[in-house]
Amino acid sequence: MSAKAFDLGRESRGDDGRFQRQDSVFRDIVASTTPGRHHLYLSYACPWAHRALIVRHLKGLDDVVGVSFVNPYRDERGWMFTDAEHHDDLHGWTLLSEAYLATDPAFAGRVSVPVLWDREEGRIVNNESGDIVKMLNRWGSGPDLEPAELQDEIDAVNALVYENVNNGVYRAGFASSQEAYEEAFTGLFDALARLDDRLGRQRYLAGDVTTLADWRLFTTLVRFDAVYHTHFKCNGHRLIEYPNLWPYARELYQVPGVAQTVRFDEIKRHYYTTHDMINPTRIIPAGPLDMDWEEPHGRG
Ligand SMILES: N[C@@H](CCC(=O)N[C@@H](CS)C(=O)NCC(=O)O)C(=O)O
Repeated sequence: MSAKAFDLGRESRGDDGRFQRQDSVFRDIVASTTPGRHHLYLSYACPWAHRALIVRHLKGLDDVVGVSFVNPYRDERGWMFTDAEHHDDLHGWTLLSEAYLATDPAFAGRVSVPVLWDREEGRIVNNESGDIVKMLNRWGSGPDLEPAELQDEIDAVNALVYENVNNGVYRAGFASSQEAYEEAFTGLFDALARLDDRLGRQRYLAGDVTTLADWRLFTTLVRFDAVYHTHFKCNGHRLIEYPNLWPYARELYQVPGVAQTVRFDEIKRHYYTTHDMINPTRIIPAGPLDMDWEEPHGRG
């Protein structure tokens, strides 16, 4: 493996030190699927990919939509298939970039997960997690995670959560100026305070039932104390200090099948070894030792 770890490229950062996320480029929406037609390329480490893995399970699609995982370590070659656990059974690819180049031979952007692949057409359908979870919700069975009557509420909370929390931790962690970091830090902890307050008044983000909004927040919360608090300097508070957010996060973690999607080993390995500029020693912190995700949540 290359000695030079891949870090964020120049295109990801503006002159003002602010992190700029690249827009996803493949955005087709498919109304339905047939068993075996669509396949997901994911990383257990990535919060955006994690959303798709959770929704796939909750909607009963584990036997309908296949999945392959990339290795949590990423260098300048991008995401890789390296061993039996991180393997592409469909094509035997060694690099995820092969999926991008098979779809668009001129593709020159960032090779990101999640990827939704169409096996019949041999191309990427979509590489935007927000679109992918909506499709999985429509394709699968069980409770609708985006009921029409809650759509406005879901959209409003998603906007707050995306900007300040999901992407906010990255804006703090990848800031290269003090001002950009502090702006992200303030936005993040203001939003977490508002969300904690909301969850003291209602069970879930959009009301009485879990929706996509909850799962979109969950994948950031589950990484918070293990990674973002330390690695991304989001050290205003720990998740475990919040009276509502912490039990709420445990409640979601304890939904059957969700714990199996959370791989703290891969999460920590990815962040602490891949971002050379932030953690050049690549030492993976041993903690936290004080979090019990199985502790009864007491909500309800
Ligand atoms: N907008 C995308 C973002 C996905 C994303 O940023 N994924 C990260 C991993 S957490 C990635 O693959 N980054 C690769 C790179 O930037 O080179 C989504 O939500 O699907």
